[in-house]
Formats: sequence, structure tokens, C-alpha cells
Amino acid sequence: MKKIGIVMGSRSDLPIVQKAMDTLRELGIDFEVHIFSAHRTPQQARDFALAARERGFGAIIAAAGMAAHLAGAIAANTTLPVIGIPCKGPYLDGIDALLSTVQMPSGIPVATVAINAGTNAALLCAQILAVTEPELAAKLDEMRAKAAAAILEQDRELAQSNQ
Ligand code: RP5
Repeated sequence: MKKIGIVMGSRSDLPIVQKAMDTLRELGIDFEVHIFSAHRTPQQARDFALAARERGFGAIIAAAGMAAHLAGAIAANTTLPVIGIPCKGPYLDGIDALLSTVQMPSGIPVATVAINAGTNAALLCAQILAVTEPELAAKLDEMRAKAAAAILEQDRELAQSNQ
């Protein structure tokens, strides 16, 4: 199975990226994680993106905050699917990163998840790989069924406590 590349603009993004790593581990998907910045280490970010397909990656998660150009900079140098996670920084409630990540020019797409949505970024990567991996697709079905069962249990508990 292909592996997932994860890049973040700064170590300060790690708590968000951790959610993606945890989800990929739970699904048994290999990944490689790096701190590469579109602004502070642009050469490393570019080199990683250029080599990613040949190195066996199936998709790349790019997490960044503030003027969050990392996902777009990665997408500029690969045709692998790039999932952008806008990370909430100290200002503007993360809207700065959301708009910087999502507003890509036509021709260079970034699939942008919600602000701080590390789990969904990993799930989207898993769904991309699962197009050709039936066992992974089954694991995703199982995960959704468990989540639905947990909500139904909460619903029952709530109904009982309000009888
Ligand atoms: C972005 O600037 C990073 O992705 C991070 O979210 C933000 C702040 O970086 P630090 O100043 O915490 O290193 O490039």
C-alpha cells in the first residue's frame, strides 16, 4: 500500500498533526512526517514534493498556520493529492490559514479540510488509498459503524436521563 507524507510548517503545528498521525496508525497506514516550511525552508519543501510520487507516497497532508502557503507550495510540485490543514494560530481564529490554504488558483488544487481538522485529513487520505485497497475500505466502514454506534448509545443515554 502507498504511504502518506505529512509536512507541517512549524513544530507548533504538531498537536494538530498528531491527530492525523493517530488516525493513520489506527488504520494501519504507513506515513513519514517532516517539518518543512514554505517560507523558512522552501527548498526542502519543494524537494520533498518533487520526489514524493517516486518515493511511494499516495497523498500528502500539509498543515500550516497564519499565511499558510505550505499546502499550495507542495501542490505546485506534485500531482499527488494534497490535503491542506489550516492550523489556528494566535490571530484571526485560523481564518487567515483557512483562506490561504483553500483559495488556490485554478490548475493547482488543494483539498482543504476544516481548521485544525487533523483527523479528517487522515481519513481523506485513507479514502483516497482505499479506492484500490479493499481491506482499507472495510476498515473505514468499520470505523464509521463504530462511531455511529457510539452516537446512538449517547442518544439512548440522553433519552433515559430525561424520562
Ligand atoms: C506557519 O506559521 C506555521 O505553520 C505555524 O502554524 C505558524 C507559526 O509558526 P511558529 O512561529 O510557531 O514557528 O508557518
